[in-house]
Amino acid sequence: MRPQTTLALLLGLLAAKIWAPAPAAAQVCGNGVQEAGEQCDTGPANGTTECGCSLACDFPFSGNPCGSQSDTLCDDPDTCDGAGVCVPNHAPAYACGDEAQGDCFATDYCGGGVCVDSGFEPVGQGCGDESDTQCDNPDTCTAGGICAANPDPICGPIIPALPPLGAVLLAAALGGVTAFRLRRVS
Ligand SMILES: [Ca+2]
Ligand SMILES: [Ca+2]
Ligand SMILES: [Ca+2]
Ligand SMILES: [Ca+2]
Repeated sequence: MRPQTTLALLLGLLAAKIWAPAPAAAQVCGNGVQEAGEQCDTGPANGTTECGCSLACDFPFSGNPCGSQSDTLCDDPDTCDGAGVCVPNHAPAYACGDEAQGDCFATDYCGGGVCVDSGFEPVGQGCGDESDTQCDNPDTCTAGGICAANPDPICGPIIPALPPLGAVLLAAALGGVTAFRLRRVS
């Protein structure tokens, strides 16, 4: 082989060595870089939370239990969302309180996972019996959630009607009564 040929061959090998692409770095779960095939990679934080990135660089399944497992009318057990978040699963605004105790108890609703007390209906608001007669006014709420009956104070006890005077005399005569006194009831 001629010296020029040998030199060209060596230069060619050197150039190939210099410009050849570097071998791809191995993908590593835990290096803090999300790479192909990884749902996530938070480095040292992998596997340290219930719903966050796992040691396998993926997220726990949606529905996996996490956080508070309290199960009440206003709050269901917490679950992972499959994307790294623990969801509190608070209930919608259900009616949840003591409103069944009476018309004057304002309806309580779930909010933020608890039952929020709405207190009482305003004083004077209608409740109970709405009938309005000579001796009874419509019921209304008073302080403390009490439904007041509101009877009319100027309406006295009801006096039964007297029988006609003629009927009294006839009854007395038929009964053989010879003397009687009539008393008028005032
Ligand atoms: Ca990685
Ligand atoms: Ca919850
Ligand atoms: Ca209440
Ligand atoms: Ca009444």
